[in-house]
Amino acid sequence: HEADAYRTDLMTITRYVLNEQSKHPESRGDFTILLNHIVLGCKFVCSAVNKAGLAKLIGLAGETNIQGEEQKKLDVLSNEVFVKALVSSGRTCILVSEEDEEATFVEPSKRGKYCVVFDPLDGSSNIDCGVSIGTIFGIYMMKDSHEPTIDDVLQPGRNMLAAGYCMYGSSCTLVLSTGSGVNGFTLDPSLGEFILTHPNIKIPKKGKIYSVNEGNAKNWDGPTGKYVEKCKFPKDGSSPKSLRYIGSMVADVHRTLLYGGIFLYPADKKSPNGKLRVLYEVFPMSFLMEQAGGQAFTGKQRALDLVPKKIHERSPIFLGSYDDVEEIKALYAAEEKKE
Ligand code: P6P
Repeated sequence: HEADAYRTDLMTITRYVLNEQSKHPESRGDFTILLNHIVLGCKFVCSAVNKAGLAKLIGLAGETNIQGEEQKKLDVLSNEVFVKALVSSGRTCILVSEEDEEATFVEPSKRGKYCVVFDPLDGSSNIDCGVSIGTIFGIYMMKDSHEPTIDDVLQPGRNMLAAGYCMYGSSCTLVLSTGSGVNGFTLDPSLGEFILTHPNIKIPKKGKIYSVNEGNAKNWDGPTGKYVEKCKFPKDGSSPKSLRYIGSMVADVHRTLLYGGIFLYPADKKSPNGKLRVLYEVFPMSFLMEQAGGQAFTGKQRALDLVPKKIHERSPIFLGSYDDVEEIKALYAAEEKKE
C-alpha cells in the first residue's frame, strides 16, 4: 500500500497512561485520572501561551512572587489553571508550586493520595521574546495514609512516581516518565490530543554540547571552572564542545535529552546553592535524565538522593549524557580529596 495519509493506530498520551495502568492490576486508576488533569492543564497553558502575543496576556501582572520576580499574567494564569485542575482531580493532597510561597493542602472532601510539585511556567522571563518556556512537574505518593503534612513533599527525588515537562515552543511537546523509560508526545491541535512522537527516548551516552551561563564564570568554583575550560580547550586533541544556552530550563534540558551533552547550573559565590529549585526543577529533570540513561549530580551527590528541607530549596545541578556527567563528578571527587 502507499503510505497511509492518516496513521490509524493513534497512541495518545491517555492510551499510553492506560497501558501503563494495566501493568498494575491493583490500580484503581487514580494515577491515570491525576495525569489526565495535568495533561488538561498543559493543553490550556499551551493555548494561552500561543495566544499571549495577541491577547495581551503578557506584560507584568504587578504582583511579585516568592522569588521576588515580577509575575507576568501568564504565570498567574498558568498557576491558577494547574492548582484548580489538580484540586478538581480529587487525587491530590498537597501541591507545591514555584508561584506559591506556601504549599497548598487540599480540603479533605477533595483529597487524594498524591503530592504534586510543579513550576507552572518555567523560564517565564523569556515569554516576551518568544523563547520556548515550559511546565515542569513531579509526583509523589504521600508517605502513608495519615493527615498530610509538609514532610509528604520533602522526600528525595528517587521517591517520585512520575515526572515530566511540557514545552511550549514551535510545537507543544510533553515529555513524561512514569518510571519505565521516557516518552515524548506532541500536541495535535486539530485533535486536542498529545500523540506519541518520541517513543522510549534514550540520551546519547556522550555529547558534543555544554550548556551553562558563561556570564557567571567569575564566580564558579574550581571543578566547574576546570570542566568548562576542558570543554573549550580539550587537552586530548579532541575538538571543543559547542555551547548552547537558551536560558529556559525546559528548552535546554529538552535539547540535551534529544541531542546529548551536559546542562550545568553550578553553585557560585553569589548563590552557594545555585539557582534552580530542588522539588520542581532539579528533581523532575534528574528523574527524566536517569530514566533516559543519563545522570544528574549536585556537585556532592546523586541529585535524586537529595532530601529537601524546604519546599523552595535550591541546588546546583549537572545533568545530561552519562559520560559527560562522569567527567565533572571526577573533577569534584578530586577536589574533595584535596580538602
Ligand atoms: P540564568 C529561568 O528563569 C530559569 O529559572 C530556568 O528556566 C533557566 O534555566 C535559568 O533560570 C536561567 O538562569 O541565571 O542563566 O538567567
